[in-house]
Formats: sequence, C-alpha cells, structure tokens
Amino acid sequence: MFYGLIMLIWLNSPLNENGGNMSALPQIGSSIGSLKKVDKTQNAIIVDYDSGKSMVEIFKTGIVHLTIQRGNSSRKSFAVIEKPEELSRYKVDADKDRISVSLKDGTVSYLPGTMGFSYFPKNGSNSVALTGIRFDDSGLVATFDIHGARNFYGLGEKTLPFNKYGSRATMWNSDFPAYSARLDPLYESIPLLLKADTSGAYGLFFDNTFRSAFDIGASDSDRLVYKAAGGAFELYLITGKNAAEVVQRFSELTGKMPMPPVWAIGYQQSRWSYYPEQKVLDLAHGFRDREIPCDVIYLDINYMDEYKCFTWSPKDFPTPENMLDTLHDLGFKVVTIIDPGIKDEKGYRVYDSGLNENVFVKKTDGNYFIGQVWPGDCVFPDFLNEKTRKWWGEQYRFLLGYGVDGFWNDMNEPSVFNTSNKTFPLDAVHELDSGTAEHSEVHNVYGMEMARATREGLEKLEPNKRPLVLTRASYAGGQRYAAMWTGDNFASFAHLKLALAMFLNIGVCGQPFIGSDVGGFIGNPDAELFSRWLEFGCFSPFFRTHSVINSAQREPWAFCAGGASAFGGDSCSFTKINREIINRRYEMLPEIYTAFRNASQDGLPILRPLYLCFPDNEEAYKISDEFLFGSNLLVAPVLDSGVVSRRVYFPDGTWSSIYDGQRFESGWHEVDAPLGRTPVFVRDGAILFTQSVIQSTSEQADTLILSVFTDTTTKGSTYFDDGESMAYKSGDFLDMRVSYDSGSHGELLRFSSKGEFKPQYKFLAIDMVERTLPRQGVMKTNDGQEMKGKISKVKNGFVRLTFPFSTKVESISVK
Ligand code: MIG
Repeated sequence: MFYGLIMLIWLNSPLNENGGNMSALPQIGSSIGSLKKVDKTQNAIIVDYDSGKSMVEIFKTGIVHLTIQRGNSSRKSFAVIEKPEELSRYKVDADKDRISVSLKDGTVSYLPGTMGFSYFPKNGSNSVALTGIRFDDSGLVATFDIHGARNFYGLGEKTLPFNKYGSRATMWNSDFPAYSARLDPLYESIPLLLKADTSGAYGLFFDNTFRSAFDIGASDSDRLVYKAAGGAFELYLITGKNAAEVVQRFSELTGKMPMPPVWAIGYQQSRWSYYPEQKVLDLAHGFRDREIPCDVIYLDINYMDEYKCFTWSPKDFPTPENMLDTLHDLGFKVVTIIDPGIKDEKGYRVYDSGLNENVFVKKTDGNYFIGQVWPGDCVFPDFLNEKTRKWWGEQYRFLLGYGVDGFWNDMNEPSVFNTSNKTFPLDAVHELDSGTAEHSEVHNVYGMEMARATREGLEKLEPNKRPLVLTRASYAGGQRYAAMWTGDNFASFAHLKLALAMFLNIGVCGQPFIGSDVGGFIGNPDAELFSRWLEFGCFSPFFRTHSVINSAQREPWAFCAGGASAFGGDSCSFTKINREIINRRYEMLPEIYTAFRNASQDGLPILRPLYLCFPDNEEAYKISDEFLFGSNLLVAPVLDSGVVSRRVYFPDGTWSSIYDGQRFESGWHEVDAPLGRTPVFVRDGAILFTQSVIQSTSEQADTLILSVFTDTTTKGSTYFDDGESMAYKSGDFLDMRVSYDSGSHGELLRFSSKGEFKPQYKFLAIDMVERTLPRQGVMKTNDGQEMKGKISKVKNGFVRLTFPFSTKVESISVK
C-alpha cells in the first residue's frame, strides 16, 4: 500500500550525466527544513537544516557514508566497526552547493540544497542516484534512480528469487516455521543490496534497524524505493571494481567471521530432541559402530528442567557430567540450545539473579514484559546493554562446567507465542549502552546482540578456546559472533533449492558460516531427498542434520527398507551412500578448513555465487543452482527428485570431476549425478588438499593428499592449526605453499611454508596426472634427508607417490 503513496510523492528527474542538474528536484524543506550551513570537520562534512542534519563520511575501503536525519540525536551503529577516515586523505570538494568525493572507482556527490546523492563509477557502468527523500510520522521514504541496472543480490536470508530485481522485501526478524518461497520476512535482516553485472558493481547498505522495506524495480522499473519505519537514513555506498571487492569492503566495514573450532565444521547430528541420556549415548555409539563420521551432537530443549535455561532435567539427564565424559571419550562435542526466555519463577536462580541485576526488558509502565515461550511465562534479557550482556555471558559458566562445548541460540527474533505481533510490544523499553530505545527500533538487532553476549561471555570464561555460537536471528555484522542456520524449513526438494538460493545471497552479505537443517526441519524426507540434502550439506559451510519433534528418525542409517526404524540395520545401500557422503566431508577437510581461514581473513563467502569469481561472464549472474566452494571447487548439487544427471554450466576454464577425472570445457554439459555423488569439479590448475577419512576431528588423519590438477605449472596452498585454541593468532599455524612445475627435466614440487605448527600426518601423498612412463619420486627435506616415494596407481588417471610426512619437506622431484 505504501508504495502507492510513494508514487504521489515521487518526482521524475534523473540526474544528467554530470550528476549536476538537481534543480528539478523538490526541496525537502517540508520535512527537515531548509539548508542552514555546511561545515567540514576532520572526519565529516556536516550539513545543518532547520530541523535536521546530514553528514558525509569516508571509510578507507572506498565507502561513502551518508546520513540524513530529522533532529540532532544520533545512534551508534550495531553493524559498523570501521572508523571513518580523515577527509584530508581524499580529494573532497565541499561548498554549500555541492560536496564531491573522488574515489578510485568513481565519484560520489551530495547536493546539500536538494539532498541529491549520486555515484558515477569510473568504468562507465550504471550510476545510481538518490532522487528524493522524505520524513514523516510513519518514518522515511527514499527513492533511487538505478539507471538501467537489473541485477541486484544480497538482502540476506530471503526466499525471494536469486536476483532481487523486481522483488519487494521487508526487514523484520520473524519466526515462520515451514516458510515458503517468497514468504518474507524471515529470521534475519541484512539490509545490503549488491548491484553486480559485467559492467561493474556497488553496494548499498541501509544501516537502519527499524522495520524497513525495499522495492527493487517492482513498482517502477528504474527505481529502488527504500522505506524505514523510523530513525535516520543511513546509507553506506560501497564502491569497488567488481562484486568481490564490494563484498570484501563490506566485510571490512562490518567485521569478519572469527575462525571457528575445527569440530564445528565436521558433520553434526541434531533433532528435537535426543533424550534421555541413554538415547544420546546410543546415538553416539550408533555413529562409531557403523563408522559414519560425526563430530557434534546437539541437545534441543528437552535436556532442560521444564525448559528453564541453564538447568538439566533431573529426570532425563541425571548425570550430565558422566554423559559428557563418555561422549568426549568417543570423540564427540556437545552443543546445547539456549533460548532468550527466562522463566518467570521466584527461586529459579537465573531469574532471581537477573531480577537482582535488573537485566530484563520492561514495558512502558516500568513492569517487566512477560511473554510465553517454551517454559511458560518468561521475562527476557535486554541484550542491548553491556551490563545485561555480561550477566548473560556469565550464565554459561554453568553449562561449561559440565563440559558442554558449544551453544545454539534459538527464538531470538525474538519470537513470543502469546502476543499478537509474535514478538515484544513495539514500545517495550530497551536500555542501550547510551540512552533508551523502543523495541520497534532494536527488534532487528536483538538476536545478534544475544549471540554477541553469548560469544563475549564464552571468550571471557574460556579465553583460549574458540567458541561455537549458532544463531537463528541476526543482523548485518552478525558474522562476528555466530554461525547461522536458515530456521524451520521443510522436507521437500523445493526447500532444498531455497536453502541454496538463501546461502548465495547471505554469503555476499558478509556471513560465510551458514547452513540449513539437512533433510528439512518439518516433515520426513524419503531416502532420496535425505541423501541429496546430505550431498548439499557436505558442501555447506555449516553441516547439520536436524528435525522437528516427533519426526521419523533422521540418522544417516535410518533410511533402509522397512522405513525409518530407530537405529535400524546397516547393510542397506542408503546407509552406504550416506556414509560415503559424510566421509567426503572429512576427506575434504583440509580444503574446507583453508576456505574458512580465507573467509576469516578476506571476508569473501565460502559458498560463492559464480559471478563473484567470474565477474566478466554474463551467464554467471544467472546461475542460482551451482556454486563455487572456496577457490578450487565447482559444485552443482542435484536439487530435483528422480534424476541421475543434470545440466551444469562450467565457467571459464577446464574442470575435472572429483569422481572420475572427466574433463569439461566451459559451457553447458549434461553431467552424471547418481545418488550420493553430487557433481563436484576441480578447477584446472588447482592443487587440491585432501586427507584420509577420520571418524571425527578429534582423530588425526594418516595421510595428507595433494592432487595436482595440471601437467604444466601451478601453485597452491593450505592452512593448518591446532583447530581449537587461540594460539594461531600468535603464529602457531602452518601455511603450506606448494608450487608445481613440469618440464624436460621432469616434475618438481617446491614447498615453502610459513608458521611453526606441525600437523601430525604420517604420510604425504602426491597425486599427479598419469603419464606413459612409470615415475620415481625423491623428497628432500631442509635437514638434508632424501627419501624415495612409493608409487601406486589411483583411479581417474592419477598416479600416487607416497612419502613419510614431514613439515621439513623442501622439494619433491619426479622423473
Ligand atoms: O518453537 O527448540 O528453529 O531448530 O528444534 C520451536 C525447538 C523452537 C525452533 C528452532 C528449531 C528447534 C525448535 N525451536
């Protein structure tokens, strides 16, 4: 409806090519008065109006921040961690008529008189201009001319089409079990819109935490309309030479994912709920007995006493220490769920202490807001302030004391059962670190601030351990605190497709650590759907099977004939297929761990849309059913039932199947995809780092395998550290770099490593393209030793040379 209203307000005057002719635009004096003065401080240009102000700042990464607001008070961003630069470092012209900033990739102008704002990229790609803004009692409305741009991505967790052009989207964290395509909004809000096509890219980050809405060419084909229900217009224009650079810069602005513990990237098993204790132990033995690898078991709400946070059910978990000890001995980690609702019950220690410290959210009348969630009537911590976050962080001492390894924050949209809006009253009062805010202003950051409080608490309680926090709700910047999963999906192929579509767009919004409930949360997948989803999960950053209460058993061995009988037989082919898929995750671990390391440093997603890596390829912008995993792998998951092959688009270069070495040139090809073998290809020229199978990351694999996917020359690298402590931050890691060269002298691999960490592999295997002559390999170490390699044949046209593993390896020559 409000879009109709906008049409009345909007004027039709695109900027001319010089970005100068704003005269046809209306004055917005009606909403914040007329221009008074323009001031330049060290870090900002500040423009005063009768009843508002605007401000221009520059961030070093090529980002221009424009604020336009009513009134004078300002709010500190929850998302942005970067500081604005001194203006003197840039070419800035500022006077009353025009402020312009020249950046490497283009020019940004702001006209104080009309509030026109525009970006002209240097490479001649589409410009973008704010052509009107208006504030009134229902918030703000801003309209942009998008000048012919038709590819927009990002906006976080949305089941809208891959390309957001032509869509409307809302930002309001919402709990919608069994959501469907185009149902919006969902659990998370990341208001970053990424324009990207072969001509260039830019990002528009709207850092306003009120309910907001986007209309991306849906009502008017060349306009983007943005509306927020309150607050200031806070736009970060992110420049860059292509989408990857824009995404990297956004991650500089909002922060990077910290390195997770390695067990958090293994396979994880969950359901609502595994209980009592004995069932949990049986589950653990179920994996080990069948030799199906698994790292983590999740305990959903039934481990608690009457769903009360930071308690154990005395009936179902009478000896949690013993259970945790046994699970740890079996090589499992344990993650427990923690919701925000604290049972309103005198005598319950968490409630009493929270009351004492005054940490719960209040209504306007000063009484606590009480809402129903799992424990019944609950109060809710006000994670928006430091005192509450500290208090909350401290609560985890209880579960850590029993040996719990990681934490899963659910229901933090926040979701409430018995209020009409399914959340807190919009005028509930939050105490911020400075000042107070109504719930309507901070609703979208409540979940992220809960995850933050959890992480900060864990870091304080166990400073040398990397925490795993998993969250359902989040906001821009949430990657700093927690991994996230896409909530209560459904067991269908349609939902499997939605998961990928969401991942591709969440990834470019700065959050690399994402996953979906494998198999679909609600409903029961048949064996085929489960295996297909497991195949996709194997190449999802976060890899966890989870299902709703009363669902059929969902262990990898539960899909044999006779249905999903609990902990059923083992000889069936589905179990074999599922074991092979999970084995692959563990074989790929060096490659996956390296992808995490890279993401934690460069901010690029782990699961990447094709256009991010092939910005000049027109087709790459349309492909929403394939992705790149890290920098070497192309994955084309099977997303339809009843098929054993699919069409795959291969971007520039040559690609080899990881299963049979079959090579594909760029373009479209029909590719075999029998159940269990999601099509995965290695980029020509890559050196792939894999390892022999282990049952969990608590085991050391025997063999590190380097596969050289070329017969000319190339380079590759992989990353190792202890996988759990913070020691890597002070240099205890190993960055293993390898170059490969082949010529008349034979073949030569040279190793040059950075860092002191010593992986404990026993063997180093080198897989190389097979040639007619049998070859001999000699390894030299930097302490003068020489060792001969053992030759064996591996499949797919590869020959393998095996050596004892040594971090002292300098070179391997093959003749
Ligand atoms: O109201 O804890 O998305 O993963 O199993 C449902 C029970 C609450 C929602 C989560 C889901 C979890 C479930 N929770």
